[in-house]
Amino acid sequence: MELLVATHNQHKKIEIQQILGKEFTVKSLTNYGIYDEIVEDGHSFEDNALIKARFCYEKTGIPSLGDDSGLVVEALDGRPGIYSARYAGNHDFEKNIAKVLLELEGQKNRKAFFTTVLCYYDQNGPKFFEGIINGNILEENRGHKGFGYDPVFVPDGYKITFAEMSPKDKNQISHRKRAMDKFLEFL
Ligand code: ITT
Repeated sequence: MELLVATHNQHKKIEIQQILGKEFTVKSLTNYGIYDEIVEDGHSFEDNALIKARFCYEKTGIPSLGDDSGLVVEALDGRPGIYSARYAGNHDFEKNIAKVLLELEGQKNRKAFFTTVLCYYDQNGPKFFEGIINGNILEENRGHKGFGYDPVFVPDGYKITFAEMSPKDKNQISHRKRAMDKFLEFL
């Protein structure tokens, strides 16, 4: 089955392909030559996942999947949350991490979670699937794999960050995997 994922983020696309395996061919907006900037002006992960999936479905007529995800830090009242991609600099992972670490300086409560909300949009309208993984934020970066906030996030039950894990290991436990499992069950 071919699946159109409403994303310009190649890291997400690759993770989704790895999670789904060979039975699926994952295509992103880039593969379809769609370079429009999708304005994510929603107030929740659900809103933004819907905006992406609906845009893509209306543009192509192909059933589409939107992934809106982010890091939610307890001591920061849930920030960066829906602003995770552009917290300090637009898709500048280093600057975004630096801002979170600065805001957490001296803070003992390092609890956080990653969340993914998937919106699947076809002729029947939208369906939503959510996945969460709890963990803690380190005081400095560790590891070079993954993307985004992976170098500072240690999932509960582990001693290494997402950026120190193999992609295979991350993709077995991640927020994205948990949301994708619910989506697959629905399919
Ligand atoms: P699209 O909107 O084109 O899909 P995006 O990167 O802008 O790509 P989001 O708006 O959903 O996507 O923002 C997600 C941000 O949250 C992402 O840029 C990372 O900073 C962070 N993030 C999401 N999933 C992550 C993961 O698995 N590991 C680390 N950081 C992640």
